[in-house]
Amino acid sequence: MGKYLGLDSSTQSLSCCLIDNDKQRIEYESSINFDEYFSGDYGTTNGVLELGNGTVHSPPLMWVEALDMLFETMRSDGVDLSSINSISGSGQQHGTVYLNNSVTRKLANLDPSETLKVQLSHIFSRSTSPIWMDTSTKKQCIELENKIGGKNAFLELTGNTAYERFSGPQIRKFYQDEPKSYHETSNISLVSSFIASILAGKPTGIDPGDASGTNLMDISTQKWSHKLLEATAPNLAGKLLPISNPQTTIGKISSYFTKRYGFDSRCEILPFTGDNPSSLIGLGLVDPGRVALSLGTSDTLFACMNSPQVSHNGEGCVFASPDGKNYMALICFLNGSLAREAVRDAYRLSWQEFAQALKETPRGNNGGLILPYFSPEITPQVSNPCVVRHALNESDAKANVRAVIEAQAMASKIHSKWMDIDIHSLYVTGGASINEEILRIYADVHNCPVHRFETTNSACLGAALRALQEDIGCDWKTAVAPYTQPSKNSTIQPKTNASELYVELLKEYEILVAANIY
Ligand code: XUL
Repeated sequence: MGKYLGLDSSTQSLSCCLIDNDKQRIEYESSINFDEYFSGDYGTTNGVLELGNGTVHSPPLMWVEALDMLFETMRSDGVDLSSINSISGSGQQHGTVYLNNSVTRKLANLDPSETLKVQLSHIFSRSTSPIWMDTSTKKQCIELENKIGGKNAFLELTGNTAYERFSGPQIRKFYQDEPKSYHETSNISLVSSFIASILAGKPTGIDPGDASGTNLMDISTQKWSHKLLEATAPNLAGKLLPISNPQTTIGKISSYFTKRYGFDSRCEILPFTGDNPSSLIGLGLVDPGRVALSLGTSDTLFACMNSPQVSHNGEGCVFASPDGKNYMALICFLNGSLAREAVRDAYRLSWQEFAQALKETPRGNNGGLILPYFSPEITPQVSNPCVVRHALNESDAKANVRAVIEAQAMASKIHSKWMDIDIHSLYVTGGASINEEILRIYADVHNCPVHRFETTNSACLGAALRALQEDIGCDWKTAVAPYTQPSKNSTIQPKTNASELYVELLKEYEILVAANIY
């Protein structure tokens, strides 16, 4: 029997996907939405705590509690957890978890008659974790780039410019603002390696895919760079485990899970990675060529590459692929579903009415444009929320809905130029990919077909596929092929002549961005 479980600890939820490789199909999917399940227990909205001045954190104990909830849900849904061969997973990228010196002992001695929440509530040296939405570390980014010899030297070493949300600048800020708590920290994990550590019952290393998003890894060796560690904070090397091999198991599942939920004691845990690197596998991007779009809390556009192509203007990132040989180029838009939800809520629309508004409004929106920075934006970098309308009446709900989606689609075209990839089709995933009307706009703006999949959670699927590939030992193409074919009849073709219209609108949009941002 070949069953493999993939988990994804994202900003708003913890999800899973179970694949049955004998039947070559997805057998089960489920999700714990933090706001719904914990209804205010942790004080979060959309899974996060907005603490002011660009500071955005989440409580790691909430992720811990969700793990018990998810396995309880799976069990009560009748999933036979004892049939799972191995587990891998992913987490929202960049977020850091700060652990004190009790963590190793606590993880090794979990009592199956008590919840994880009760037993792990005192392992943190910092009760909240800065996450990828945090934009409060501009000062640290500048300091780090200067210490390494400037922007280009930094880019050369890490593959990325110093980004506010990346883990290194976040760790430096913690050290500068709370030196005592920093010194009481014995281990720093990312969201991905933290969840893997709980499952394996011991602290585990970060994989190269997620380590690429820390501004601490040498992109050419895929090892921690001592120069970067020293520049970031004192004794940092002692607080990080070596970068783990993405294709080598960490060990067997902790007895807490075998005894409490009935997992088989032979079930293996594979290193977890970032949600975007995991999606790369979940969408079948194991060879250069395909370009994917993920419409989630953040929207990301990414592609697989043989070698690390870097973004000199600081618009994009490069991460190692969890396949152990390739790289991924990525651009991240913070105002993804956050902007779609902001407009939906402002005009009190249901998602059905939102889609209807797209259907009823003309392509190009009669020239009506919006800069949809409801929250600070990552691409382009916008430090404060800034919503600008051009030839667009704020009271016209339908036109505002179209303006936001057209803005998002045009931004994905404009800011992907540095990747130097001819986008001749788009493979789409993420919650909003069920909305056909949104995808029509992407097809028209990019003037290419858009393909959809059975699951909208490619990060989870990618995790399950990584577990499968390691267990079976087959090549990546063979592992992913049965699960990553677009759903039948799901392809959306661009409308003839639409691209001409958008060529003009794209120019106007770029002028609007330039006039307001730079
Ligand atoms: C990528 C990024 C986001 C998070 C969302 O760099 O910051 O896509 O990974 O979970």
